[in-house]
Amino acid sequence: MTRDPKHATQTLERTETTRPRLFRVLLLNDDYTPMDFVVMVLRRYFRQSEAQATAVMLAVHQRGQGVAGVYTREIAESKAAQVTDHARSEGHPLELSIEPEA
Ligand code: TYC
Repeated sequence: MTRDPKHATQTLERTETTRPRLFRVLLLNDDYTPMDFVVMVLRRYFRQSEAQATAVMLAVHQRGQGVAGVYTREIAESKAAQVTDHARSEGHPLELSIEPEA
C-alpha cells in the first residue's frame, strides 16, 4: 500500500449543528373532491386523528388552503406525490403544494 502523501486520505471531523430544512405540505381547496376523501387522506398519509383531520379539512374548505404536515423535503415531496396519485386514481382533482418553512 502506498503512503505517497499525494494520495493520502484525510477524515475531517465536524460537530453536527445543522438541522434539515422543513417543508409544509399544503392542501388546496377545490369544489369537487369529497370531504370524506380529504379526511381519509389526512388520517392515512398525515397520521391525523379523526378530529384533527376533520378540523383541517374544514379549515381548507373555508380558507382555501391549509397545512397537512411538515417534513423534510424528500418526505414532503413523496407524500404530495402519493396523495396526488391516490386522488387521481379515484377521479378527484385534489391539489397539494409544498413550501419551505420560514
Ligand atoms: N371543497 C370540497 C367540497 O366541498 C372539500 C375539500 C376540502 C376539497 C379540502 C379539497 O383540500 C380540500 N366537497
